[in-house]
Amino acid sequence: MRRGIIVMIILMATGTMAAAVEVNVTTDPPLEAANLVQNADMEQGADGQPAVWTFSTAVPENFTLGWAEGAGRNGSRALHMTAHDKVMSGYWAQKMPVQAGDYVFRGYYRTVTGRLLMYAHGTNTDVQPAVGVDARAFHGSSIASFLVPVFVPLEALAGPDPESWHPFSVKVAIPEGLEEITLSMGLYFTPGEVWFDDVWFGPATVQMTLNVSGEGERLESVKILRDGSATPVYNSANDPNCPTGQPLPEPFKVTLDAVASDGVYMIEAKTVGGELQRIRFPEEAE
Ligand SMILES: [Ca+2]
Repeated sequence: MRRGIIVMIILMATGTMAAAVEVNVTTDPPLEAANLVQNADMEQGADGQPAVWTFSTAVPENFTLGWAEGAGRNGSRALHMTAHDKVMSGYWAQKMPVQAGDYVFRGYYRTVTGRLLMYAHGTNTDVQPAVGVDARAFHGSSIASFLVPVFVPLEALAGPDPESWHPFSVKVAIPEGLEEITLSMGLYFTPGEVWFDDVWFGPATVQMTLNVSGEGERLESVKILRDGSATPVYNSANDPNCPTGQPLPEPFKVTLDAVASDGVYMIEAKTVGGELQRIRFPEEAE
């Protein structure tokens, strides 16, 4: 089965019968196939160097770089960098061709300290007027531990947990005439240490299709919720194809033309008998 498809079955003993709810989510294009980043999981490389990714800075001696085995998400490899002083910024980067449209640049980092900058940038001065994009996300601590002023509360001194991976996401609107951009991830004029893994750059929206089967149990409702939003992306209660007060048509299928490709979704399916099935999309990395 290709990735991007989740099939989850919960078996429930109800007397002698086993009921099940099956939820299947796909996107078009599949999220993995839509990713324009090469070596996005940082696993490819040789001789201690990651493939495709390069490091750029005006002061190389300020940085120690790594392609760290066992330091990535799920114990995989990750890009690593340490900035020894605040004299200069430095970034792991790669270029890629783009077309006009709305994109998302997202990925994961973990950090000890430092101010992180993840950005998508490019300009084309061969066209008149020149076009360009510079879409940025700053994360992390802007205070180096040895510079912390006395009025900062103690709990703020702890800093980020270096074992925890945190997501970042940047919306990138590519204008007409811009044919190439650079994705950069690094430390912005602060001493610090950071690891990057599982980067994604692709269309800002994808088509999502949901198939739900009660496997013999009638379905009462299906909802798609987006993390951080109180309003469901989809609710069968508001779907004119789902008459009020009746079980949902089976097999149940719904297609949404444009859902955010950087969203984390919870699909909830409830049977007439009251069984609630929830799955997350995309699947959470262990
Ligand atoms: Ca990895």
